[in-house]
Amino acid sequence: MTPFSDTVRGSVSNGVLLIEIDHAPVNALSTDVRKGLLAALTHGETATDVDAMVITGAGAIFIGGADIREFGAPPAEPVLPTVLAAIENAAKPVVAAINGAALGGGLEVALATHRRIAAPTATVALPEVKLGIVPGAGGTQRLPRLIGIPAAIELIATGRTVPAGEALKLGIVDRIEAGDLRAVAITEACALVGTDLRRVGASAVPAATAEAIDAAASKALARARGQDAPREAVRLVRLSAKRPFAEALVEERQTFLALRGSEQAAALRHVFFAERAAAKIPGLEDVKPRTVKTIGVVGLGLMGSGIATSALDAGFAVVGIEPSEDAAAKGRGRIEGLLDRALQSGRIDDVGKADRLRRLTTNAAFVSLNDADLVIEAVFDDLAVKTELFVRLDDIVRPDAILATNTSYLDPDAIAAATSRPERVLGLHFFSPANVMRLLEIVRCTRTAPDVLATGLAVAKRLRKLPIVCGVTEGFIGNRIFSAYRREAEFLLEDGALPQQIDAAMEAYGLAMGPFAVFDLAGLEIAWARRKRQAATRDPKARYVDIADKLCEAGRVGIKAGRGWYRYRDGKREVDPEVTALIEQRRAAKGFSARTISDDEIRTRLLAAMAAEGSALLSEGIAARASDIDLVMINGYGFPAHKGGPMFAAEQAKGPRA
Ligand code: T1G
Repeated sequence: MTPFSDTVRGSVSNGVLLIEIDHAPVNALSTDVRKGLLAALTHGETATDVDAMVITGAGAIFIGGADIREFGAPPAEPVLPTVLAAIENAAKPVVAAINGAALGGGLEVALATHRRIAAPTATVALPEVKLGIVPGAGGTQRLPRLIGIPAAIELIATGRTVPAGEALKLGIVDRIEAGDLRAVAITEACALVGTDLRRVGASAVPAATAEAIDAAASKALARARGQDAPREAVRLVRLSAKRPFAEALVEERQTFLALRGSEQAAALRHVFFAERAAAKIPGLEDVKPRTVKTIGVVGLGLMGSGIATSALDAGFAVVGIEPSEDAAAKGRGRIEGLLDRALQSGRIDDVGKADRLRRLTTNAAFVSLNDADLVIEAVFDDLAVKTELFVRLDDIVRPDAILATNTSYLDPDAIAAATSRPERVLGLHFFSPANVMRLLEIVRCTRTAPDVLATGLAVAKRLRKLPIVCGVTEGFIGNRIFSAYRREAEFLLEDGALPQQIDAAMEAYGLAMGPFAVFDLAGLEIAWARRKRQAATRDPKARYVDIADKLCEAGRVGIKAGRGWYRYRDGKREVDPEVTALIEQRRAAKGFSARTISDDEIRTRLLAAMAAEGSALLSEGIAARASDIDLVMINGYGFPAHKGGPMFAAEQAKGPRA
């Protein structure tokens, strides 16, 4: 094959130049790839033995998009729009053989070609908004020309990944080829020689009603709270019907470059690479995980049934255990309910549901766990209950089986110590609903063996969870930071702020819900029980706010009681003057005189409290990386990803480094 650069090479067969991008791991459009593509196109256009060209990717991916690692520097020539103009305006046919994921700039490459053929396993997406940017090489102008403005708005403003079948239906790809994709692409390219090539940029945007466009825009932006990129994406796609193609391309490029340098984009890039780093645990590089085919779940309540469903979704056999057959049947009913919901939403079909239920066993016979590879407990969060259970499981399961606790606050070391093989114990802290929430805190106990930890990570990957490894401390990473957040929020009450002001300030910052609304949703009694447990050992000199205790003593434990920090009528949250009066009364009782507190002070203090606790977790070695802490707060506690997480935000607040 002829090299056109270090990462692009080509070969001619039947008069067709097959251009292959080979830039591991994801064929990202680095400067060298762009140079190679342009060189190949230029060669193809002038070579006498070339009548047409095919572009494809080496390996399982077509093109993973622009090289995100290059975003820290100004784009180097040739920029992608230059390469795509060369493709689209080529005199000779250029066909895209989409052998795998075509993402961002990768799909933009395909959209610039004259015909797109995809493998059945291929996927396409313009996920740029997930990086705080918009497509920068024609995606917002070419895609609506192929599929119409409403559909393009949905895909670009959400960044949703589309499987090959749907891409064909939408008209993004022209054909799906399950056989020899390259050979078929070459044949198709030959067939296009001498024909009127379809240049997407030159085609008209299909008509759409203003209602349909507005509906698509408001639906796509409904979940874009405070994010600039989705809004800009909608504006640019709308522009495709108003401005000539070349003019709109310039507007798109300027918007792309402006967003690329934005704080939100920097934050989302931080999150992107943080997710890739999270599963890399020093010392585990060469450790082989144990094989896990069957997962036992003890306790099929809200958490247990979610965990069981997540395991079934990932293809595991599941043995669900409860102390009685009646409870086991109820647990099975909960799991079936979750599967029915997935069926209704179209996430699974009848075959998928039947397959999952076939792999599910539920009963009260603990001995059924004797062949499980991993057993996860999700019983009542009480140390005695969990320890007794682990002692029992220790006798039942195979010596090489792994025991995991889903505790949120208890000490997994204490639970492990009660067993004969503490090295096979770890924490797997799921978040509710466990079949939906991506986050999984993997708690490395003092005696957890390396291959047990490696197995936890491997199982997390199969469950499509985002694993964050942490050490043992009360509340692990997430709940410990959340406790610091709660503490500071309550200090702000004594100092002069009110719950509704604090919540509004944090919702304006980008959180889906402010702290007090979250406390009411989760229920105030859990933290109350913990405060009561800690009362005997609490430092008497430490500042302690007792307002929440007073609320609980009055039965105001949150939404489930119809009142907590707020009162709830017809599902609506309302400020309750009784709570305001209680706060004022507690301030007076403790000699606090309320002062005016700005929203900025609220945000600064709450973010600083989270970052300070994060720094403590790092210095104690509980968390391995600041970015892990950011991922926990983003994926488990609603911290806005476009702010990068509390640790990243704290770094940004320090301003540019010298
Ligand atoms: N640039 C640079 N590195 C990338 C990359 C990219 N686009 N995509 C992945 N990597 C690295 C990643 O950091 C990791 O590195 C390794 O590849 C494997 O990734 C002009 C401007 C393609 C579906 O948003 O969604 O195009 O940790 O662990 O699970 O309009 O990666 O091994 O050192 O994720 O198999 C748009 C991002 C860019 C796609 C593969 N593209 N990538 O998933 O592997 S913006 C994206 C992904 C753009 C244009 C605009 C996934 C994947 P390391 P991985 P995976």
